[in-house]
Amino acid sequence: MSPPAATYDVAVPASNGNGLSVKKDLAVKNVANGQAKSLAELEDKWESFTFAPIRESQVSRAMTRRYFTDLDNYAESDIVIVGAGSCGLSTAYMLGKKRPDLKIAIVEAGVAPGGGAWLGGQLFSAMVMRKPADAFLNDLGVPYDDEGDFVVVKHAALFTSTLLSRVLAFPNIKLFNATAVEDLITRPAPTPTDPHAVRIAGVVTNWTLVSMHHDDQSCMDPNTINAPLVISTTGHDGPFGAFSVKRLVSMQQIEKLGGMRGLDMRTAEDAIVTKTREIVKGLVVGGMELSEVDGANRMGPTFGAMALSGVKAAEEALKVIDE
Ligand code: 48N
Repeated sequence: MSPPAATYDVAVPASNGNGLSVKKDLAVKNVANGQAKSLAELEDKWESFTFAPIRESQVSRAMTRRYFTDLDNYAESDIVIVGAGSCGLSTAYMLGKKRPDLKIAIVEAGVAPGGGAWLGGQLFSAMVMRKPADAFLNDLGVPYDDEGDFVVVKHAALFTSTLLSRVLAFPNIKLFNATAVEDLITRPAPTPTDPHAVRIAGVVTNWTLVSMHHDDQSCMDPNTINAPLVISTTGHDGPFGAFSVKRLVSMQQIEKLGGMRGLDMRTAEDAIVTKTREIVKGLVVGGMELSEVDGANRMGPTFGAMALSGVKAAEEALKVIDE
């Protein structure tokens, strides 16, 4: 039983003869007890400032209670989005807006979500998006410079942080960051042409730091999230990238990867958006992960395809989720 929160009865500084008003006196007393409803109330009262009381266990319980309630709640999700890069977050934003009834878990290997969308290209900060991706920015409320056939957001972090804040504000979406998808949950779904076909039915997860040390630590079993639909947007092949499509190959659900091709901005973006789709039953793939399946070109430092692939991935998901 945690002790009652103490309130500190600090002596209010003696008036310095200028006749501290009772109001100011009360305000100082409030601030001295960690009570202030506006920043203005804190101004010029630092000599008596203190935070409201706390015990360490209260902080620990505030965090763990919520996290493990979420873990329990989202153990059965309607949709899991793997990868919180610009495509995954755009997908989540569209689903969060359209379907507040769906329980959506986002699993992101990095501590910091956002993937490659915190900078433009080569660590430059501005982010370029070709039209009509400005429609997505308008919907989000992100300002940009209009350059004719394309627009420029003054800092990529303005786009990503705005998108992230909108996604995290949806009550039906939970972000599990620093958590890697280590495998896919499958169920037999034989077809006339493939008796070994499966449908995807969720994801297998582990703390990313654990995933990185399976080779040098004893067995550290994973956790799971059941979901009838997974949307994988894990980016092009890299240390963690292209996860789900590489797993589909190793599970012999697709024959081989097409492999991302060289940079060709004009073909790459159209291909990624128009071909965002359900690759196998229960798995929609979007963003640069898709380039690894279809052998699409890469587009380099232009991000409109990531946003609109997310818009399409959400549409593709809603076509199948109610089946
Ligand atoms: O930003 P990415 O890598 O992927 P996308 O598709 O959202 O955006 C791609 C975009 O940033 C580009 O690559 C740009 C347009 N450049 C193109 C080019 O030509 O170079 O985000 C993927 C996210 C990352 O945050 C990863 O940490 C995460 O997915 N991730 C995973 N999360 C959980 N489990 C995994 N197994 C996993 N693998 C990757």
